[in-house]
Amino acid sequence: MSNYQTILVEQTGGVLEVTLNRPSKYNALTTQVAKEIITVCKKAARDNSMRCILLTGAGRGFCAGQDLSEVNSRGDDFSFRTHLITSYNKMTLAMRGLEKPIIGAINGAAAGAGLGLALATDIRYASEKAKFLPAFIGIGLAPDTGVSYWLPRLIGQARAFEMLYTNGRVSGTEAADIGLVNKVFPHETFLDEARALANKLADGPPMGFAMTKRALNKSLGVTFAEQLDYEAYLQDIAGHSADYQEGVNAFYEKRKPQFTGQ
Ligand code: T3D
Repeated sequence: MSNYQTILVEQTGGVLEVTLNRPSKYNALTTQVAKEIITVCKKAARDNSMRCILLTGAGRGFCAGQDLSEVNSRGDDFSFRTHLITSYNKMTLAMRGLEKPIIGAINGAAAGAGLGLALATDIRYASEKAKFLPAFIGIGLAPDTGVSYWLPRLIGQARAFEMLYTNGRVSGTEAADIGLVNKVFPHETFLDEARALANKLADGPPMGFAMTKRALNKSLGVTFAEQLDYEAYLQDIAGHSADYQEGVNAFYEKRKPQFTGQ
């Protein structure tokens, strides 16, 4: 499909499956990985045939965060800030900005910036073999890649503090219990479950999904009254789509709607 070095990308029907593909390093992040995920998001935004994205990892890890083997070759003037702003921040912003559903199929360890990557997906299905750990404090760092944003919102301040301070490992099962992931499945079936969900969403109304993602993104930083106003604005966009008319027609004709993205 494209010249990717660190990820595998395959489209089946309306589902674009993206696999982080550096298994010997637990799919650790580099600027190249971030660049390729950003490219995928840009392509998916332009291509109407791509209706849902599924992100997973090859091998035993999902993503172990920053590739630590790169760290010692950095010069004294290395700017962590610039590195983050130009790579991992852009990557997660591209994912949240892509107005199509992104499902994370979390196969193994999601650590550090890899946890941030997992949390930037819209819906997460985890394998029982998945584990979630901040990792930052383990090497004397503070959270980045959105981890300090998502953790308190998903699991609450107290659990977020505990997880970050103690570098606590959360299993796939516990992650589902505390709301870090949506569901957990046996390792043998979790990917099939995620694919089934992706296929289902790929048949859904693209405009409806786009406006839903816009609404949920916006809701994280506004008042209730502002959100009500924004919902009404977005409904004006979704409500004028052909898919809305098709949805209503299908309801009265008692059939499954055929959404086209128009
Ligand atoms: O510096 C900056 O740019 C700032 C930005 C920071 C953002 C961050 O992400 S900071 C956090 C960085 N990540 C970590 O500190 C996690 C380090 N890894 C681990 O703690 C463990 O590997 C895991 C908990 C993820 C998995 O544990 P386990 O026991 O299942 O596997 P393992 O044996 O430790 O690792 C398997 C292989 O993956 C191993 O390679 P080997 O020995 O088989 O050749 C290991 O070295 C490699 N690996 C794991 N994590 C990384 C990695 N290689 C490079 N970078 C990694 N982050």
